[in-house]
Amino acid sequence: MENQMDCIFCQIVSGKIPSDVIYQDEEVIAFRDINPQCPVHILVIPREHFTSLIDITSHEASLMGHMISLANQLARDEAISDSGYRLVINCGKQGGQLVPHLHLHLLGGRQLSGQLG
Ligand code: DGP
Repeated sequence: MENQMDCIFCQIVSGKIPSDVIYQDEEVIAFRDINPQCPVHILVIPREHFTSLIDITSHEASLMGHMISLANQLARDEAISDSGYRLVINCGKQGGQLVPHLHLHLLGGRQLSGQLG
């Protein structure tokens, strides 16, 4: 899938929209959320445009594994791996997804509620 001109996160990938990037490689980019819900709130996204989680198949198993292992490494780097953290992927309108480019939230640095919805 081609990157999309009107997608905010594709524009972050291309550098057209500035962001606080903390990691990038040929597959993914990680940056701080513009509206942090926790002391640590980082988004991990694929460079390639996938509109949401529903577009992910077994072909993307390696990409998804990479995103999760990167989030774990960032949790260690941000010193929240021992205290605990949460990884979230919102999917679609009722799933709470606002930006239609697949992204993984890394949240931590405070006590999170046990509620999931
Ligand atoms: P979601 O509800 O899962 O689609 O979360 C989208 C997140 O993206 C939300 O926490 C705010 C963040 N966000 C939206 N626009 C920007 C932006 O331009 N820059 C950054 N860094 N984050 C953004």
